[in-house]
Amino acid sequence: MNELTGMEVRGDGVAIITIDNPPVNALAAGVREAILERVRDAAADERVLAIVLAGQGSTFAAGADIKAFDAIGTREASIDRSTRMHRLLAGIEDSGKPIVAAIRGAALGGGLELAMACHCRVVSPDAKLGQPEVTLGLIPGAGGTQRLPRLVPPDVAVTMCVEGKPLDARAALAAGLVDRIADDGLLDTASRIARELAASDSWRVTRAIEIDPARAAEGLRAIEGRRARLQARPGAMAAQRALDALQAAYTEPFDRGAARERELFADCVLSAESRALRHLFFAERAAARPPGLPAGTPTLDIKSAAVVGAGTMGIGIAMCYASSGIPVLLNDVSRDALRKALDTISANYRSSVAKGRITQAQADLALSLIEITTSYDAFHHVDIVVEAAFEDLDLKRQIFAALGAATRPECILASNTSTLDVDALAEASGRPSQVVGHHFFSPANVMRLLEVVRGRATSDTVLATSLAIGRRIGKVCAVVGNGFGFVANRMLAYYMREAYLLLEEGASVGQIDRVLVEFGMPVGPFAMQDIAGIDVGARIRQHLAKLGKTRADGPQSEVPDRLFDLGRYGQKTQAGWYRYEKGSRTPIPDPLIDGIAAAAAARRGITRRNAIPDAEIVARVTTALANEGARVLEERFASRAGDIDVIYCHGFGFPHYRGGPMFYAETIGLDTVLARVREYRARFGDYWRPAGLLERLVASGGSLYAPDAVPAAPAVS
Ligand code: T1G
Repeated sequence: MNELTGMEVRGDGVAIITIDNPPVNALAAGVREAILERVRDAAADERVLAIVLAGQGSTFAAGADIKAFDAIGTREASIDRSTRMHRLLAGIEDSGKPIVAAIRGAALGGGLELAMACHCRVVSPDAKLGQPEVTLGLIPGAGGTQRLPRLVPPDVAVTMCVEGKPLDARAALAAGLVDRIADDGLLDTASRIARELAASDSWRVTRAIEIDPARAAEGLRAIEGRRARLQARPGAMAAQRALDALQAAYTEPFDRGAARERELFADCVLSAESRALRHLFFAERAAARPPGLPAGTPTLDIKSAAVVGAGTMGIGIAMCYASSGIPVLLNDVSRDALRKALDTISANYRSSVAKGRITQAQADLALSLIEITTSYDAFHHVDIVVEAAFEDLDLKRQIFAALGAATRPECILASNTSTLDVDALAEASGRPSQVVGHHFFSPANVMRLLEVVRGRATSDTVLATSLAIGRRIGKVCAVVGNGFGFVANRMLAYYMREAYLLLEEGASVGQIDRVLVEFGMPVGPFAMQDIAGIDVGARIRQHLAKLGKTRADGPQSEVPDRLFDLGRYGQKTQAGWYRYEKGSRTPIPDPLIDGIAAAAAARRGITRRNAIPDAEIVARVTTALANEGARVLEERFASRAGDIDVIYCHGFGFPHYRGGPMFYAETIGLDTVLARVREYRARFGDYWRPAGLLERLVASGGSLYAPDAVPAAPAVS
């Protein structure tokens, strides 16, 4: 048991206890007990005056072992587990000798709760201290909701538990969460303070700190204020429970508050929301390790970049690189476009500074790293080029041919194409092994997803480097195969098909958008298209029509193309699916759309219904996503269902607390999904053919997430 911790008793009478459970010192079963055993050993050791608790490596402790939560099946089991955790922390508090937490790197969740049970906290400048449990659909379950309000002001406690964002060292010191920042010699500083506490024979026991009435009243006001803001937010169960637990801290003695916390934690850990969010936590990390890419594949060192195309996407991509400290050349044939791009970028940084997201110094540095150019002359210096030009295959081919000549052989040539054939671009470049798809999502400097498209010839090094640079510029990456629309847009076409057809059948733009926002989407499909531009989709349909193809199987609604013909491209033309007042982004319903939809339905011989139930709208679009997602897996354009979940949650804002479209399908039951596909096939037509994978899994009672659910070989076109 005790190889999970270490202990060294120094000559100055300080025992250094080290948590040693790589990679992040998760407080898994055995680790917690090992720590308490060491503390008891040190407390009983006459040589020991005081104790320092630290983490091995660059992390103090990343909290409880998240993997272990799936094994908790009952409230009783959850409460029993929390009670043992509470006893452990009380054992540390009551050790009889002062314990100083020496925090390097992350002290998160149970890791921070452990530190708060220590009698003093010393941190290194890179420390990050937080209660991120809410991002996992949980609340702090080891006394964090009771100890934190005893150390920091109410607004800090509420924000930390409801938003889950960590504090850095300076903010933690300012809030009173930590006692000292050790610019160097963390362990020495902690040992010195520990000895001083021992000498003073007085140290604070956090749980014994009384919350004075004024702070308690302030706390209750902060909770009410936050509760009101949470009302409208779907998927906020854990945040509400966190507020309930904090409320107990401001109204009950410690032990009663702790008991309340255990009850509330049990609500969360067994909830569908938490299961979904825990799934997504691990799916994001797994997505960074695509099957078929050997672990430890060498990566190229990206010290400089270039972006071709100064449009909306090019601007966002250039900001991603510059904001991560990488010098970037922004190229466009039009000097006017480049000037406008720089203005937009400056404005974006100004608004980020105004919102307090970055400092003025960070904005100035990023801006200084962006250089505009109308030529490829300096491209032989860069390590990666991301092409973000107009979505036209011939134009992109020309660009890749020129890039193949203008850049060094080892330079990575990436395309931000959202639908086109990456292999065709690779061929045009003359260096196919260096070509890869880097599909960003709009706005590229905000949306976290990077869909990495592996071409037939893309080398392992280019793929591994794409994942590394994606992570460095703050993206969550998922690797997909090179097929039309890759994974994200391919499945989106089926989501939109159902939205259009529901419109023709009698639902309104407003109803469909409202229902899907209530389901948890950040915006409905029609408002989303008005933001992205109806013309973008229309041009892709026109390109496909030339190839005799459509974006999705089944009937093609003419309504979006009618809007395109009318020049209604969305917000940029103040009219699309909605109307917009000049300078406003507030969507105004437009009865004209219902007229166009009714006419289209009549032409397709569709009988419109007076009312379409909200539940049918959700069922139709989510079933279309899941069925096409299963097809994407069986055709191996995605390697795992979890990759699709990551793509939809970080690319389109699919509600994280539902885990993604495939996890949602598994949650409601694959048999239910298959039954719906068959019902729709009978009602609407053969285009609702069930995916073979779906039928096989239902027949075998299998899971999309079983290791053998999808044949292993990765997708290369
Ligand atoms: N449990 C289990 N595995 C974990 C883990 C954890 N808490 N944290 C990380 N891992 C795994 C991760 O899956 C990956 O594995 C490897 O460690 C490296 O992680 C009682 C209820 C600490 C900031 O929410 O935020 O405490 O993919 O790639 O980018 O109240 O990990 O290599 O196989 O993310 O350097 C609360 C979660 C738990 C923190 C490091 N704690 N972790 O980031 O590495 S609930 C958290 C992180 C709790 C208590 C409650 C980050 C990190 P693999 P990584 P990183």
